Amino acid sequence: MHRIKALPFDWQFDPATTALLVIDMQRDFIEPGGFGASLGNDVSLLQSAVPVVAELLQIARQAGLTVIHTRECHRPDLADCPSTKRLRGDPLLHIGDDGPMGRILVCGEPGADIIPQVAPRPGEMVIDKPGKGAFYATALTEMLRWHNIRSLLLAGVTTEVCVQTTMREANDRGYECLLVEDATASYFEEFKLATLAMIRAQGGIVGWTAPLAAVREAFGE
Ligand code: TIU
Repeated sequence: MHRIKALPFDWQFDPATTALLVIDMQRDFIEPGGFGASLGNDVSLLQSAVPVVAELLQIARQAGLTVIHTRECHRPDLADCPSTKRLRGDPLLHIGDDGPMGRILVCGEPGADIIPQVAPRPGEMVIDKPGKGAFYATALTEMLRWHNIRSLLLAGVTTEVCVQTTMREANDRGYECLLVEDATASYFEEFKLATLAMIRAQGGIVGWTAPLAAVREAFGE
């Protein structure tokens, strides 16, 4: 077993049964002109996580961990997009509208691509998901089972939306989850901090958190 110095206490894991799950590192959230910007957010606030996720991927690949990437996006006919989601808020562009990176939050469009700095490598799994959580309406449960995964290292954007939703879904399904603190970012710093605090409260009610430095140390890098 490996051990990461984490909060609320050390996290033990077996690399053979651990996956790195990188959530939604897409142009639509991180670059101007996408879904995140259309909702009125300052997308530059997510930049801090990019080099950290890149290093985390390097560590995971070196250690031979299973690597899974997710993308939030919808079918071109929007049949998997509830009208409640499409109409929510007062966005400049709605899901499915034409934007500078193609149709907003539609699978296969340039905006739905994962940014090149953290792009998937051949052999890594990529899951397109219509919801905020990565278990909803996807094959993630089966993929984790087929690869004998018991523990998840989580990273990606945004902390309190798709990352937290996925981590709660995973925790309820019996996975041991650790969120890498600096490998995640939010448009709202206070929401990120609150999310980290609520995950590890009450003895790790949702899981663990640790910085990249602690992950690096656990893998002897
Ligand atoms: N708006 C926001 O903060 N996030 C999302 O809509 N999706 C993800 O977090 N991926």
